[in-house]
Amino acid sequence: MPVVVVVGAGAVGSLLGGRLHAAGTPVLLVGRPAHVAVIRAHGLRIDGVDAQTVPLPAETRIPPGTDAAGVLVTVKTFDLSTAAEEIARSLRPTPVLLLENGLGIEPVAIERLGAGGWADPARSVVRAINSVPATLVGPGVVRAAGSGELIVPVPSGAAADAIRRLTDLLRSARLPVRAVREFDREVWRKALVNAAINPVTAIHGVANGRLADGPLHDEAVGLLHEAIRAAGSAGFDFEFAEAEDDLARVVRATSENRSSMLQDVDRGRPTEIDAISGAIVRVAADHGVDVPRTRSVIERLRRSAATRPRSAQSS
Ligand code: KPL
Repeated sequence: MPVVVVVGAGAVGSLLGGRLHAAGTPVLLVGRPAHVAVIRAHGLRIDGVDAQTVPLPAETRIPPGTDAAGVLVTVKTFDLSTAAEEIARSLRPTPVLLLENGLGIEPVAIERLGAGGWADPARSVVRAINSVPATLVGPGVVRAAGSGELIVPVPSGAAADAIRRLTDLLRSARLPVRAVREFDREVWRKALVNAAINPVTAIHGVANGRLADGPLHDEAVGLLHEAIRAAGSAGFDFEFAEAEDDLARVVRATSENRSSMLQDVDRGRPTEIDAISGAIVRVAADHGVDVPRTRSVIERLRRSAATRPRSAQSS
């Protein structure tokens, strides 16, 4: 029976893959050796909301010849090229859902899948925006840390069929999926939130909820202002009140969660700062807009990531 392959099964990939498998859609998780070893021995443990243990197959590489019903790509942005090359090598063309944060993701996957031999990869590649919060507690254990949703484009264009198939898959596991028409605007909306939350939580080593008020809230709002200006320069206009509401809502809904960037810093791994804040700086610069707080937060994150001790949550 065809399986849904989750490539880059860390926090988000394991949680979504585990939920899909538990709901009856066969899933194969592809992740790091320590995580895979524990899942093989004890199953995937999901703590927090709707806690459950899910026995499911896990591998460190995609077994060549795998019969895939679809792929969820949850690697970090800087690993996307390598992941797409492995997918092209190992699987026949199938719908591929990209769940990365940041801007400019799809062209990278389309280019690498095409270079790897997939004909017409633009028909397969679909971007989704994830706000389902998940924390990797340690190998084999993920915590569902609040509520969120997956936003996908309304089916249209070359990938219409892939969008339909992936949306059906996710909905069959009762995952919260919302299809929107102005998808590119939603990508920017999520980028604004990530540009405000992720670096501040990662630099200060705090869960998202600590940005609800006080100086860390002000720091996040300063970054939000600049991200709104960058978005506007690229033709995506956001009222400040609208973006501030989004920020407040996500901080509330994910207050217990450690942002993905903080989890990377905790584990001494590279962060997605370039795909999030770096992309904001580049878009702004292309349109003659200066974003000094964003430039400076990138430097501060790099310095603090280099000097912070790894947290006890590291795996
Ligand atoms: O997308 C996220 C992330 O951590 O990358 C949020 C929504 C901020 C949840 O933590």
